[in-house]
Amino acid sequence: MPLTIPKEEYVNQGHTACAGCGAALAMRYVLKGMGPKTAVAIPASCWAIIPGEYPYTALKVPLLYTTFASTGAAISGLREGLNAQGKEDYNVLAFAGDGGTADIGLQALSAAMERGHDVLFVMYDNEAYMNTGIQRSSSTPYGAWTTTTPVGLKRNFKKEKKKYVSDLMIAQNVPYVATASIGYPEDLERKVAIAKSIKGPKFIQILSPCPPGWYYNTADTIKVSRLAVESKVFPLYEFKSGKFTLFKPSKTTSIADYLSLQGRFKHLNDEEIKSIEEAVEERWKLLLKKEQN
Ligand SMILES: Cc1ncc(C[n+]2csc(CCOP(=O)(O)OP(=O)(O)O)c2C)c(N)n1
Ligand SMILES: [Mg+2]
Repeated sequence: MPLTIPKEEYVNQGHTACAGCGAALAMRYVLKGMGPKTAVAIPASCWAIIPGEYPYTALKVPLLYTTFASTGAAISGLREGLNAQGKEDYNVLAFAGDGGTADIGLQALSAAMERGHDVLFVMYDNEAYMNTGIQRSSSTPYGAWTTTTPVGLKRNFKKEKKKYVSDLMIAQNVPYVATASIGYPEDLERKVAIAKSIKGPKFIQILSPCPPGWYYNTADTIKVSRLAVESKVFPLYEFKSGKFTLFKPSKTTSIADYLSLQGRFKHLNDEEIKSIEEAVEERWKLLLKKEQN
């Protein structure tokens, strides 16, 4: 596959992300694809901290911090304000965590998509509220330990299934919806390029592994990202002009391999792992059916 990753960098050195932060790579790749004429809105999250303290910023593009719930409204205003100034050539990007997208930001996101603004909303999905100390979100998967789903003697790990915001965006008929992975950067870059070329609302959900929140070695971020896709735990798909396409990895791996690399799943017994395997298989079949429709 030809190298399709732009050389330009828009995330400077000196940012404050943790070692091995998947979300830092996600931003780096997305901005490479979006280019210098991009205004970014970021709600409360790790990424509200990563660029550094005002008046400094590690991002080379304009940045607007928003309240947790209002990212969708903020990018709507940014877009229309730029258009009013004749700056239609600027891209407007939201970069929000799973808490800021699947939970508290969902209403404003849905509204922005419905109004049809020319914006890209990226959800960097580290599957918990990491910045405030690993609390569960609706995007945390079944089985995970978090500080609000502590395992302990009562085995209170997360019992509910992950909410897939990308599926919701398809149900809302957003013109371009994709899931992506930092373990497949060329595919991610291609999806960003498509999103950039479409006038209207776009949504991309990027799985962004988090070493301190998922309890794995900081050197394993790409390995964990790839295993998530190869085990079908985090399927990569695209929805464009009403057509759904599912990426079938050439190499597959067992779900147990993916889970065993991460301390957040270490308490799970064989039966619980089996129930995860069944749920993943069931979802995969549903996605295959979607592709045939
Ligand atoms: C209304 C409101 N409630 C709670 C907070 C505290 N808070 C700041 S960041 C954050 C976690 C955000 O989680 P997520 O969106 O998943 O991003 P991550 O931290 O994982 O990058 C929370 C709860 C806040 N800033 N505003
Ligand atoms: Mg998060």
